[in-house]
Amino acid sequence: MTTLLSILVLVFIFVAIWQMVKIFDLTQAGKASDNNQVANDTDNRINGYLMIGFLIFIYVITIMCFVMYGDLPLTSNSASEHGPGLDSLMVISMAVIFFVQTVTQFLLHYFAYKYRGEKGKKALFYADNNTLEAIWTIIPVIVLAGLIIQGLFTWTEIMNVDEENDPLIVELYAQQFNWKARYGGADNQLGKANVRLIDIDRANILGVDEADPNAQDDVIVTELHLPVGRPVLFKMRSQDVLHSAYMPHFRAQMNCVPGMITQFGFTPSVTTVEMRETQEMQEKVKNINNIRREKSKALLAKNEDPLDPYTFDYLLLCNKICGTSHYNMQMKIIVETQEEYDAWMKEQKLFANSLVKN
Ligand SMILES: [Cu+2]
Repeated sequence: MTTLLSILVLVFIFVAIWQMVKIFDLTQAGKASDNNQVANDTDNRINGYLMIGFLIFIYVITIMCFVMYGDLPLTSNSASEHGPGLDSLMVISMAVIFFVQTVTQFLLHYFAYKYRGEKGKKALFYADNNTLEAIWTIIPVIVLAGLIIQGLFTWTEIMNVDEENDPLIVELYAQQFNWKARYGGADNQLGKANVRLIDIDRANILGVDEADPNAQDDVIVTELHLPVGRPVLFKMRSQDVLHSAYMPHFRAQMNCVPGMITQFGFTPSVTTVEMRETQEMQEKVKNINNIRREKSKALLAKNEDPLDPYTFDYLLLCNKICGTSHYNMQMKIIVETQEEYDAWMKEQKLFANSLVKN
């Protein structure tokens, strides 16, 4: 990487010097009898062909990206109820962008080639054409309005969490560089909390108000468990800087802002076990493990420990560059049946019992 960057810097320095020499040359243009700085027909033809060459180049690159990386974007296999709506919005937007880009790039480069300079050729002065103006104004207006309206509907549907559906309330607590989750306990009500109440000596790491009756049965965990099919309403807090709670498989993301509570709700629709069994996921995991196996061979050759095989798990990631260990700020999410969730919850320590007595 460093070598590549050094080479790039050298190339740019070379280009800069070359350009400066050229500018100097141009300032001398009037003095020389044979001025080779004015483009002739051959120069224009070469530039025209280069335009077509560049058009082919971007088309080839696009097709290669489709073939090599087309399966990487998350556009199917979502694990939340609102997921498919968001995915279809994404796919439609990308299809429109792809279509427009393919057509406009063709027009741009082809016209640059077709109307290249030629001796004796004169440009036609063309003031305006109302029909053309109308066409290229009305079509984008209709397409953009359609995208925006679909987007607004999808957004309102996702963001309006119906509290009457009795959503499970979970606090996501972000700090450099880890996540904690807090459940409201049997009453599903979170106790009040404030970073000013953090008391490390008593192991009150989230600053939960010890005097609040609602806080006594709160449960603080480092692995997020969610029952499948039940709406969840996340309340996000941050202890230090801006973080962003990103749960890609559930198509969910919300900033965690110090000093305020933000929220995001969704209903998980696929358990971890079910997701592991989908064909798409099995192929992805197989792919990752093939790469790991190859890397392990290299590691073993150097007498180092091989990599563990990968098994799929949902993740909560931080999606704001929040500091040096940002890349590793994550928490495992397990979506399971209500019974499994209840059994897990029963084993967790209540907040009141987790405090260090002094
Ligand atoms: Cu972060």
